[in-house]
Amino acid sequence: MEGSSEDRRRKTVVTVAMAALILVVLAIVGSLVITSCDLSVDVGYEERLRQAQVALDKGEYETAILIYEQAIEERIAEPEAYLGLARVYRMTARIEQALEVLRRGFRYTGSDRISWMLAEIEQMWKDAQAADSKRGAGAPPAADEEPQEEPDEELQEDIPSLTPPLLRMPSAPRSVGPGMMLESKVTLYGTVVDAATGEGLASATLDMRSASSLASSSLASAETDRDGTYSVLLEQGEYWVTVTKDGYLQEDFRVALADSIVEQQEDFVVTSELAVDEIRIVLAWGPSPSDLDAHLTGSLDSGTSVGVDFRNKEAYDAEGNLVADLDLDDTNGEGPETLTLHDPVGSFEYYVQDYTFSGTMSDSHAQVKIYVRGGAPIVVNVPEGIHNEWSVCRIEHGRVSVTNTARD
Ligand SMILES: [Ca+2]
Repeated sequence: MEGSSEDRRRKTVVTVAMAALILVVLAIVGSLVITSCDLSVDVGYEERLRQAQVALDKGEYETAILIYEQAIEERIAEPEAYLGLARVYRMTARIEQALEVLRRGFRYTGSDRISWMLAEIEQMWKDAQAADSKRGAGAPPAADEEPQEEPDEELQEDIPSLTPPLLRMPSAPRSVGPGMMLESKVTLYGTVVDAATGEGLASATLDMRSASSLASSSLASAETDRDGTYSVLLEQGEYWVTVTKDGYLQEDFRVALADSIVEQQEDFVVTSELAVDEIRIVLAWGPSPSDLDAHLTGSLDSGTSVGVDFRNKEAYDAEGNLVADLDLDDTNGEGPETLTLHDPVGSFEYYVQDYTFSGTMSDSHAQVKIYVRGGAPIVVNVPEGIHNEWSVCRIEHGRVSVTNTARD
C-alpha cells in the first residue's frame, strides 16, 4: 500500500512538474510574442514623443506640432501627445489651438491631466477677456497695439466642440493680449509618491502657499488623480507646497519655480502615519548613482543582533516580533528607499551604501528624512567627502542622533 501510495505521489510530482514546465514554455513564448507586438507599436509612438520634445528643445515649434499630431493619430486614446501639443501652442501663444487640442484630447482620453490643463487655460482665457474688456472700457488701446480679436463662439462653450480635423496646419503665431500674462505662468506637475510602496498616491491634496510664510493662505490647490499625478498653474516664484492625505503625515515641501519655463516637474514623497515608537527613514537621491542602499545595523537590549538591508528585508526579536523592515528597495535612481524601525529597544546605526561603489556618494544629492512620531522629519543631506558609505544617524532607545559622516 505504502509503495503504491509513494508511486502515486511521485507520479503526481512528475505530472505537476511537466505541467509547470509546459506552462513556463508557453509563458516564455507568449511573452516573446506580446513583447514583439508591443515593440512594433511602442517604438513609433514613444519615438515620436521623443522627437517632438527634441524639436521643441531646439525651438522648432512647427515640426513639434506635426510630430505630435502624428502621434495623436497613432494613439488617439493616449493623453501625452495632446498635452505636448497643447504645450507647444501655449508656448507660442496660440491659445485657441491649445484649447481645441485639449478639448479633443479630453473627448478621446477622458484624462484628468488634460481636463486640468483645459480648465487652467480656459480660466486664463476668461481672465484675459475680462482684463481686455475693462481696459477697452477705459482708455482706448495705444496706436501701436494690435486690435484684439474676439474669441470664437466655440471657445465660450464649456462643452468641447465636435469633429475637429485630426490634422490641421497650424496658423502663424499671434500676439497675446496684455491681460494673458502667459509667460509668467508655470505648470507645476508631478506625482505624490507613497514612501512605503513607491507608487503614486490617489486623492492627496496639495496646497500652495507663499514661500514667505507657511501660515499664509493657500494661493492654489490641486488633488492627485488615481495614479497619484497632479498639475497646477502658478505664477513664477517660490512656494511652500503642503501635501495632505488621510492616514498620511502632512508634509511641507519648498519649491522654487525656475525662470523662463512653462512647466516644472516635482514629485513629493509622503509617508503613512507611524505607530507608537515607530521610526521611519526615507532615502531619496538624484538619478546617479543608480542604486544606493539603506542599511540598519545594531542589537536589541536582549542581545539579539539586527541587520536590515536589501538582502535581509526583515529582522525579528527572539519572540518573533518584527523589529525592523525595509519597505522598499529602489535600484534605478532617485528613491525612495524606505526602512521602518518598529521597536527601537536597542542601539542601532542607519547608514547608506553605494551598491555600485562609484565613489560619488557626495554628488548623488542624497537626502535622508527621519520621521519620529509627533514631529517634523529630521532632514540630513549628504555632506562633502563621502565616497561609498555614509553614516547618517544612530538610534539609541528611540532617540535619534545625527552622525552625518563618512563610514569608509
Ligand atoms: Ca537600493
